[in-house]
Amino acid sequence: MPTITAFESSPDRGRGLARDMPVRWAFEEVRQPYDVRLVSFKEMKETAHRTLQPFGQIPTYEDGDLALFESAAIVLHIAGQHDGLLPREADARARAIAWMFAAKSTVEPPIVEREAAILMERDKSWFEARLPMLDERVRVRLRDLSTRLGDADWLDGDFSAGDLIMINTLRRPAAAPFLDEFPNLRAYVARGEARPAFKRAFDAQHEVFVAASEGAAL
Ligand code: GTB
Repeated sequence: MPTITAFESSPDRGRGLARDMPVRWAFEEVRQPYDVRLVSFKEMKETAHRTLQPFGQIPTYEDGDLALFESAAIVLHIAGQHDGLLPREADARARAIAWMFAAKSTVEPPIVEREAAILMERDKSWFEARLPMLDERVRVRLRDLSTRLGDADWLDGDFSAGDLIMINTLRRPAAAPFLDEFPNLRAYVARGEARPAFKRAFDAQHEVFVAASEGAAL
């Protein structure tokens, strides 16, 4: 059974925003059982964990001789091993993988940059002047994504790993204020969150947060 790592106590307070969420979701979509090893912030920075994840982060993936890091690479690996997350037809499969890359390298960077500014630069003199620029960069990407999605349910045919990664990207809090401007993207995210596999993954990570909170309260 594959084993992944996740936060022992997630800073997202169980909202399914940490990067174990897409991996859990992928496992649930393909009905692959998995184990979770919970790690503390301290453990994540130790050599044993860095052997698995050079940057001292979660998630990691271990199965037999294979150890992987990077949530999207793990999702791609899971999708390659099972039916259900990537089309069998070669061209459609390549397009679904391209959407995974689009999420990670085209849509996510401006969202993460906005998130970082809000978290770390609020007290800087330039923050108020810079924020509209950061907003616009997110808006430009979401507008183009919204135009491409149109009134389709998913980005390219059936639900795929491309949608899974894109929806995780759009769930980041720094993207949330813009979803009202793009109702088809809001509905797209809601469709993803309504999938039974998403709900099982969400509940599993939420359970970890609840258990950690109860433990802390004792
Ligand atoms: N590119 C890597 C991947 O996709 O696997 C990024 C992994 C990553 O960022 N991991 C984060 C981590 O381990 C946890 S998820 N951070 C600890 C560290 O770097 O020291 C990032 C995350 C955490 C919390 C929220 N949140 O609260 O909203 C969102 C995202």
